[in-house]
Amino acid sequence: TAGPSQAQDFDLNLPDMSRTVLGIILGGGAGTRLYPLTKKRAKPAVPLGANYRLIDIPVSNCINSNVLKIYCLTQFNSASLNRHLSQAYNANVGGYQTRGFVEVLAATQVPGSTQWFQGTADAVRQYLWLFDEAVRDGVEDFLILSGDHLYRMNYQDFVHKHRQSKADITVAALPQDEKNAESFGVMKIDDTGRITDFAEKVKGAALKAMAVDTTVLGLDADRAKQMPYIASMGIYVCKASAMRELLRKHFPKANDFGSEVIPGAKDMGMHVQAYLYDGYWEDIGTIEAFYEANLSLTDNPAPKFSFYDRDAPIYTMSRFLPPSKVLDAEVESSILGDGCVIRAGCKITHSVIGLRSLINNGCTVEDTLMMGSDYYESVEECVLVPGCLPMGLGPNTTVRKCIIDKNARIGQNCMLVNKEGVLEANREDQGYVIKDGIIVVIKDSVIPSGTVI
Ligand code: ADQ
Ligand code: ADP
Repeated sequence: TAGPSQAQDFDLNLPDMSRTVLGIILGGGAGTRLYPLTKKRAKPAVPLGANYRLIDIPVSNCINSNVLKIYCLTQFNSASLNRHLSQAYNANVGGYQTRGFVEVLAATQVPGSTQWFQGTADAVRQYLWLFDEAVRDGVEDFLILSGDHLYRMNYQDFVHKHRQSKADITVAALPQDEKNAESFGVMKIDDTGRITDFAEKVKGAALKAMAVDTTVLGLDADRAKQMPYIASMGIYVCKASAMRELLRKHFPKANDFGSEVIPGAKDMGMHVQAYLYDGYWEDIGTIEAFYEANLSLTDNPAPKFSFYDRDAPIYTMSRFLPPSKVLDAEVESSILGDGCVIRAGCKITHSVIGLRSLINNGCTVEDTLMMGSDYYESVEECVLVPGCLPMGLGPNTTVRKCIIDKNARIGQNCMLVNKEGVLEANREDQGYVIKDGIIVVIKDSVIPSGTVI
C-alpha cells in the first residue's frame, strides 16, 4: 500500500509536510488541447502508460513526498475520476493522525456559483473557502500542481527551500531551449534565486530579452548555450496567507496564475523565488506531447521516465486483473498493461498496449498507444453493436501511429495508417480525428471492418 515515510517528519529541520502542506492539483480547463481524449472524461482521468491515469502522477508524487491532503480541481465531475481516486488512494492517505484525503472538486459544486472555472487562479479562488478550513487545520502552504505533467519530484525539498528563503511564492523552474521556451512562462532571477522578471509565453524579441546565462544554474557552457531560458513548470508553492491575499484583495478578477497572479505578485513587491529542478519533466497537455511521452516509456535501456522506481512508486487503482497473455506473437519494445490477450501471428512494435486490450490474430501494431478497455464484455453483449464487433482489434488489422481510446471496436482487415499523411482532420462522425498526423480513435467508437485511413 502507499505508505508515506513517517520518519522524515521527525527531523525538525524538515517541514512537517503531512500537516502543513495542502496539495492542489489543477485538473484541467475546457480540455481542448487533449481533445478528443477529454471528450468523455475529465482530463485527470485520461489513461497513461497502459495501467495508469494522468492524475496518478501528481498524486503519487504527493504521497511519496508525504503530502497527504490533496484536492483535484476539475471542470467536470466525472464519476470515473471520483471512483479512481477513492479506490486508489483514500485508504492510504487517511488515518486519524494525518487527516489525509484525495478529493475531486468540480466547478459546478461551488456554493453560489454555477460558473465554470475561468482559469487556474479562478479555480483556486472559487474554493478558497474550503482551503481556509485546511488552514484552520494547520496548513501553512499551498502546493499548486498540474494534472498533465509527467515527472517525478520530491516536493519536500521544494517546500523546504521555499520556507528557508522566506518566499511568499516559489516557482519550480528548469532550463529550456528557444523552441520550447515559447510555450512556457520564462523568468530572470538574481544571484539569490529571486525572480526579477517574468514573461508568460512570449516569442521573438520579447523572448530573446528573457535569455539568461544558465551556467549560474550549474549547466556546462554547451548546455547553457543550448538552453538559455529558465522556464516555469507551472508548479508553485505559496504561503497560504499570501495566496488568500492575492486572490481576494490584490487580484480579485485575475483568472490565471502564469499570466496574472505570479507576475502581479512580483510587481507589487512580494518575494517570488525560483526553485531549480533538474530532471525529466514534460508537459503532456497536447496530443503530440502526450503521444510522444507515452511511447517514450518503451525506450530501451533507459526511458526518460521510469515506472520501475522502488523508492518513489507510481500508485494506481488495483483492479485485480489477470496477467497478460501473449500467444504466438512477436512483441518488441512495447509495454503491455494488465489483463491483455495478444493472439497468434500479431506483430507489436514500439507500442503501449493498455489494460484489457484484445488483439486478434494477424494484427500489426506499430508506434501506437492503445488504451484498452474498461471491462471485459460477454459474447452476448456485442450483438447491440453494428457488425457485432467486439472491443479491441479485429483479425488482420494494421494500426500505425495511432492513439486508440478505450473500448474502441476496430473491425477486421482495417488499415489505420494515415495513408495520405493528413496532419489535421476532424472526422468525429466516423469515430476518429487526426491531430499532428496522429490518428486518434475516439472512446467507444466503432471502426467497421475493411476501413482504410
Ligand atoms: P499552461 O499549462 O499553459 O502554462 P494553464 O493553461 O493555465 O497554463 O494550465 C495550467 C494547469 O491548470 C494545467 O494542468 C491545466 O490543465 C489546468 N487548468 C487550466 N485551466 C483550468 C481550470 N479552469 N480549472 C482547473 N484546472 C485548469 C502554465 C504556466 C506557465 C508554465 C507552464 C508549464 O502558466 O508559466 O510555463 O504551465 O507547463
Ligand atoms: P474513462 O474514465 O476511461 O472514460 P470510466 O472509468 O468512466 O472510463 O469507465 C470505466 C468504468 O465503466 C469501468 O470501471 C466499468 O466498471 C464501467 N463500465 C462501463 N460500461 C460498462 C459495461 N457495459 N459493463 C460493465 N462495466 C461497464
